[in-house]
Amino acid sequence: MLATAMNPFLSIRFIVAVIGVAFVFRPNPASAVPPPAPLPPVPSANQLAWQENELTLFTHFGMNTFTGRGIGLGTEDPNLFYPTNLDCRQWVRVAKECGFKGIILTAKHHDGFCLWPTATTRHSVASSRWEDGRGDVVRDLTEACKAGGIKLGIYCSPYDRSVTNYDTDRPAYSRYYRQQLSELLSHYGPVFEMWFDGNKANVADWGKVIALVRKLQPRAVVKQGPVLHPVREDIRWVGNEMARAPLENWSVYPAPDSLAAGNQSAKPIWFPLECDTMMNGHWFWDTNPPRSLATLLNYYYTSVGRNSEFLLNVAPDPDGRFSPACVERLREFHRALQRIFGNDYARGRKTRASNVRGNDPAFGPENAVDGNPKTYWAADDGVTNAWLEVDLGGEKTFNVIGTGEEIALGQRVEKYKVEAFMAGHWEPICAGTTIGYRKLDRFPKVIASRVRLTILASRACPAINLFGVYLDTVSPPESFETANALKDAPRRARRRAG
Ligand code: FUL
Repeated sequence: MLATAMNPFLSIRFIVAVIGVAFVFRPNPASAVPPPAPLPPVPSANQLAWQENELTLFTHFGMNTFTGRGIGLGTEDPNLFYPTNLDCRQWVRVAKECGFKGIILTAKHHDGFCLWPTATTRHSVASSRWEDGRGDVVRDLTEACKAGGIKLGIYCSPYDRSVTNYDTDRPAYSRYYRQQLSELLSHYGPVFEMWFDGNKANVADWGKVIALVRKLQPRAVVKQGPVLHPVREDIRWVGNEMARAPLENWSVYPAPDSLAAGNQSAKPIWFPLECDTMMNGHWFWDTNPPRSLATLLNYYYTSVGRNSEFLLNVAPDPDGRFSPACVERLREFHRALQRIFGNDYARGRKTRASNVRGNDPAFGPENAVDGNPKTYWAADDGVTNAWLEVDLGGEKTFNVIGTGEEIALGQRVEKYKVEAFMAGHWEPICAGTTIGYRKLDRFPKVIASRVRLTILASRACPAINLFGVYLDTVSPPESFETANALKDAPRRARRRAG
């Protein structure tokens, strides 16, 4: 947010964030002590709502669906685009049934073919025989989302192989691109996420591109495309296409430890990670079978379970529908998540803690096991080492621990460990550095009647809204082995965002 002082637009965002924070922290009249002060940077209201989505579907659909290419040429005959049974309502129904909160559509991919009847080019659905040139996929999906109660996101590729001036007249291309964005962001409905891609992005006037999104869709979060500084976007790409966030994952950017290491160049911003991957191994439709349930669950653990959002691509087939095999896999995935996380052995159980803020029950440890993400256990100011214990009410078998921070107060925890009381001793079962919105730790099954979370280091007093204890009998046993459960993200992210 270095540009805040110069850019009135970012100042408005700052004010909105402050209002959002004030709303979240309205004092609890029953509480005798004030809540912990937010530790900057904190998420904006849009970023907070986005993080709570947890699961979003990605749909790559377009010319490539019919040609089998991953990246189209830009010279394809528009008539090739001919879905025989386009059914955006089916996409939405499946998304909703399976717990996904939004769908992001490739309104334009790198081939430049537009799925809406744009005034900017003839390379669009309007030139195709599909619905006699009167079709509009963006409109159909917008209406389906509205009817189905799912949020709509838009991907409009900055890279465009259909225009001849793409590299030769960058300012002209930038105007063309902004015109396309104006159409997409003003002719349809609310957009919750504007998804930019970094691949060969033409970055002329990128500041104007972002400003346009802010103006037309102030409630949208913007996913980073080309990596430019200062950062103006809200969401960061994970750096791989395997839905694997790093084990240590700060939504604070640059990460606090990198600041300590001398990277003082930028004021930290809230910049959470999004993890994208595909159901079938390609972004557009292909005949590969969907990924296994075990793989999808592993993606969930390494994305949502590592303080990120999971963006799963399900590509419609040339008919314009999700295939039965994909639908079935999504349903299995949903059922598995319900089975694993629908039963929390800690929920509503007796708790105690080494420190409770002001000894006030409004910040008591029971708030971490009440199933309500709005309440949290907090310690006194200055207390950055504290424990919380749960009595499970008898011996329980479990292999997953879930923790969560009240991220509206900023991301605080730097180091923690979890122990279980077994055979008269506290035994370590898992440990980590960051927690953030959600952390899921897997380990081989243990049987215990009490579990203890110890915060070992924190940037400020901890504020924990979740301490959950689960048994996953769906994932294969090997995914609980340390080498797999703690597999980190590749160290070097690709330079472009994608
Ligand atoms: C990448 C693109 O090049 C791929 O085609 C795909 O759209 C993916 C989500 O982002 O950068």
